[in-house]
Amino acid sequence: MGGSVLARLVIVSNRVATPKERAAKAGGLAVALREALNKRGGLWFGWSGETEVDPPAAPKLTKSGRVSYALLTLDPEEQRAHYAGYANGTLWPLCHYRLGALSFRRSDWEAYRRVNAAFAAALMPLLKADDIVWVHDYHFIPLGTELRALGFEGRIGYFHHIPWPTPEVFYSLPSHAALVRDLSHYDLVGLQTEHDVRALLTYVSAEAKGWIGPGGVVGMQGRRFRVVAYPIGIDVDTFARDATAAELSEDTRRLHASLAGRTLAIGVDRLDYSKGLPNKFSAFENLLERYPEHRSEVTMMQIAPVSRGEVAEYRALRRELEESAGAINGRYAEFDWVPLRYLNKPFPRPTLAAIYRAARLGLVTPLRDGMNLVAKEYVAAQDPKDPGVLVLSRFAGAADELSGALIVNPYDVEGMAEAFDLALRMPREERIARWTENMDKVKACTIHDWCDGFLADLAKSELVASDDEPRHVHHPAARRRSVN
Ligand code: GDG
Repeated sequence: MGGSVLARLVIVSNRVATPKERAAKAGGLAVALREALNKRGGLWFGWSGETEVDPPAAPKLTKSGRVSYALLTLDPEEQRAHYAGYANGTLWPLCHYRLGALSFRRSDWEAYRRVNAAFAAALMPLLKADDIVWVHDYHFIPLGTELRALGFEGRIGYFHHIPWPTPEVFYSLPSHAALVRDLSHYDLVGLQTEHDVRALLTYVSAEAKGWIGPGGVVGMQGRRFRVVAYPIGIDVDTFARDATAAELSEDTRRLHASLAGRTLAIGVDRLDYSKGLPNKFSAFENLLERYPEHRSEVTMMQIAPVSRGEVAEYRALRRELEESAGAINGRYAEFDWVPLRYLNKPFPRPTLAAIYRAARLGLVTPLRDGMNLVAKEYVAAQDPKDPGVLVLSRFAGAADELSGALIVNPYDVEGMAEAFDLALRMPREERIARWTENMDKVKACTIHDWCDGFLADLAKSELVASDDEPRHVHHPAARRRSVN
């Protein structure tokens, strides 16, 4: 496009997918963001993945094609308190409705703010007045506030990849008011689902005494911003192509040889307590117990790459799952069949695509999930003439769209086992009908639509932030008393 008028894009995320990361390893999100940066020319800014006592205040700069990278190194104790402490010890459990796992320390909260201030100070000298800044995820909620304090007046958007909790849950966070005030410094706040938008807007009107206008416009404490749902998607075409190509791959040959004609059920989740893995294992055990006809006939494979091993809850979960997998296999394995294959390492994306396609069941049963891309990848990878069945938790954001899935409550282990049984017996015609319904939804909102949709709305947002109340505003009738 000659003489492009697109403003430069600046993406901020905790981890940055630098060009060194091979395409097969980079996730769909990383690929889409890189594409958006390439299109407009841009800067990707984030943590270097390294720590150092007395780190330099300025980021390390590199460039590849039209994209520059700026990576900041952090002090080890600051990084721990920011990442393992407040981001993953407080915000992650809070947003996943796991109040029992929530720990809050003022020192972590203060470090979280200091690290955000340090990131803003390092980014500010690199910004031009008409840049569009897109901040990703809960590690950086205060970044907009800090950039505004340093005088940046351009457009800043924020996308929250994980669920936004309902007010009663959100009130458990001692710093709830400050976090929502932080959101109000963005021009556009993107959430995964309408449910998340309602949760945040209810809080804004009830607790922050804001007003809500048409199109998700919010006025609050002297500022105006928009809150809109942008359900994230996947790169459908690439995934479907990889999965089709995989039919003839060596991976697929080895997989089928190892299954010896048995049916495969697949789960792919980071080893995270939000993903409901213990309940999924119990449901599979319950299936084998109550439906003996599936014994020796079905093999479940759970790929669960280790994640956040530095946080205590994650180490405890790993031990629990090892014990559970051992118990299931000890009880049901035969000399020629192991019911549960439990793998803690990651696989290249084409291998994942091959495994999804070979699996008659896709088991996606998180206790709570912002969207869950695995559900969409599983759908995209199926053979249209003989597709598998997606079993999906009602608490995944994807359940709003994928109405062709068998929707389950992951707390109901017996109910899940019944759904697994139903899926295993489902006739081809019904599988095709359900898959077609799901595939239409997956195609209707790809990762590219998501990226373009958010950026187009951010570019359109008004630059004058004032909370003058427009006509036709919505004031929910029930206002609650202020709670701290
Ligand atoms: C957060 C939110 C939201 C997994 N194992 C391997 C592998 N993966 C890839 C999957 C998928 C991605 O990782 C996981 O995405 P999810 O969406 O399932 O979950 P989170 O990591 O928790 O992501 C979530 C998402 O952000 C996007 O907004 O949907 O709700 O929690 O793409 O395929 N990739 C490879 N090897 C593996 O072993 N290559």
